[in-house]
Amino acid sequence: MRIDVVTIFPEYLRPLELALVGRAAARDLVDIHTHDLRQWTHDIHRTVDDSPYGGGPGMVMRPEPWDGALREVCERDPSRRPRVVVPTPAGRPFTQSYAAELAAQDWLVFCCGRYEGIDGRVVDAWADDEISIGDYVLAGGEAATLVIVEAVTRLLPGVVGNAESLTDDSFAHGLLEGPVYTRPPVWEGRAVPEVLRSGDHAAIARWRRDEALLRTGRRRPELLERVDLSERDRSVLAR
Ligand code: 6GU
Repeated sequence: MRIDVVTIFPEYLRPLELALVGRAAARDLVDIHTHDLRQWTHDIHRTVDDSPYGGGPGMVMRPEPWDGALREVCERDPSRRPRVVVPTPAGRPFTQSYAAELAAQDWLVFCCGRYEGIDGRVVDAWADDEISIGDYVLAGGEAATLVIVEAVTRLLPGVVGNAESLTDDSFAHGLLEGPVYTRPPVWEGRAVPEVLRSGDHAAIARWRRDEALLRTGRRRPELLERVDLSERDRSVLAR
């Protein structure tokens, strides 16, 4: 997969060089390019913003630098068309299934807005997706782009070594994952649940499902509406 990111803060995307995404890039499993939006300004001040039509606080990103950037970035390979993503708190909610949908694309372009956002005409003309990572307001799209790129990259073939790590994830079954434990067997007077040390794999799988169900019921009950619950699952939740 190729990923381009257009931003006025290219350094903000440096974490993509680290850890899981950085290793995936070093192994050519993902090819990430960041671009400074100011490359596509033509005035001495390299202006990217202006005041909003209709008045109000803050500034809006002007369409011309964005159009210049997107023409150059998106038209570099005329044989394919990228999926153009604009992170915005006004977007479609980002979820694990949305991450999987993006992971199936072979080219993504992220447009990081700052200030009050990007001129609506350039969004209309270019964006395939406007995505929100949650119901709170960030200062710009860069942090959201880091979140989306990490969630997508870990789903690409070969990135996560043990494919079981993906199928066991929170959300893989539509449930929150329960607690996990490692050595020592007793720490500060707290013991690891006995069943996990029993070697009984069926009992362990059942215990994990029960913990996931109970945690989801307590913390995110609305998630249970989308899960196919067995009779046994329902009896666990009724406890
Ligand atoms: Cl995608 N962008 C910004 N600026 N704020 C957000 C967001 C995105 N998602 C939630 N808040």
